[in-house]
Amino acid sequence: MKTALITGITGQDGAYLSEFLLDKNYRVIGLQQPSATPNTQNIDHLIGTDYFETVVCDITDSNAIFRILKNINPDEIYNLAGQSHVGLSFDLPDYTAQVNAIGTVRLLEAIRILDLKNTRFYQASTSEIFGNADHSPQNEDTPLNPASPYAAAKAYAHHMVKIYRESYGLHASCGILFNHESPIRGAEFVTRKITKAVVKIHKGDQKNLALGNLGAIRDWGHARDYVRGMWMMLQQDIADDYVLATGEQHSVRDFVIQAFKHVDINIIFEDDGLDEIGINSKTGKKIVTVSPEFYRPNDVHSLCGDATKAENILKWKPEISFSELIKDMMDAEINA
Ligand code: NAP
Ligand code: G4F
Repeated sequence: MKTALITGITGQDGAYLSEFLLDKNYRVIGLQQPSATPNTQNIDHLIGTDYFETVVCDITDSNAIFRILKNINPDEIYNLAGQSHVGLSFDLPDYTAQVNAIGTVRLLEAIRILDLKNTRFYQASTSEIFGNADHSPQNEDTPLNPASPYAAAKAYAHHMVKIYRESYGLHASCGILFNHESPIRGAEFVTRKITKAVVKIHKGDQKNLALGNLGAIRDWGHARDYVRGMWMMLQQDIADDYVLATGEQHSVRDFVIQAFKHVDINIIFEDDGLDEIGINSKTGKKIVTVSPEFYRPNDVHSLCGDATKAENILKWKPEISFSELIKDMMDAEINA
């Protein structure tokens, strides 16, 4: 039986990856941030089941990381722990670097110094490292051009994984993942914020939804498809970096329109910039507004991934479409 260690076990990807690996008969050990009131809602259904356990460890604590890696000597490490909110990273650049950049180095150093020769390492890299790229779609050769403290920290980690692979022969791969969402996506990310608000507005529990940059364009896939790709990367004889993406783009505005359609509300957008509003075409009520509060000091306006390398080498392809993703998120929200 193989043992996988997952950092960031309580997050969206940690939960889906755990389910995926348990199905493949792995023993899964998850690192969980210390907290007086642990945030385990995404993994509550796994706690207490066979071959699944959690260990308290903060990714900023080198000693704890060394002790745990020495004890477990895992076959695979998936480093998903992250201060993952891009907007928040502008307020917390130091902490974001400690977790997203140096946290990765702590794990790489532990593997190297403890001489864990059979351990394979996956790094949660991100499309944000491309920033506002000169060309589209972006692939593994696109120059890095980070536009936020989050992206700069992830770019540093991305480079360090390559450096450890080339300098010390570590089996270490980066998954350059474009946005992926699900019913358990954190409520502070735009897709989940929208699906939650749409259901509340439909029920009359909320008047309107205030958003930031409605024109931002993303390549949105489903997290279930993306965790499968993470595992596929670590099954390769040679470690490498891979883009995982759908190659399809939608604006935040489009996501709003599609989500409202699920509750039979047709929304029409008028005006632009901070004055833009979304109106319920039947009632004439203003249900979407724009607030400067949700704008970032700098935003990535458009991202689109080219996953040809993953398709050719890993035989990975996303199986869940954009409309199925929205349906999954909306159905879960309606049933919640
Ligand atoms: P998420 O839901 O925000 O999960 C992040 C996880 O990291 C949570 O379990 C969180 O713990 C943990 N964490 C945060 N700070 C930590 C610390 N100091 N020590 C230990 N654990 C810590 O993010 P996700 O969507 O699952 O994404 C997983 C990883 O992929 C992240 O690194 C993210 O940056 C990256 N990524 C995500 C996407 C995407 O679209 N989802 C795309 C590309 C890359 P708590 O639950 O206790 O906060
Ligand atoms: O949902 P978001 O916060 O995701 P973002 O910034 O693209 O980052 C996510 O994907 C990255 C991969 O590309 C990951 F690395 C990262 O960890 C995270 O998972 O925002 C998406 C877009 C942005 O352009 C943002 O400015 O939506 C825009 N937006 C408009 N109104 C908003 C809002 N974003 C948020 N969070 N909240 C709003 O009200």
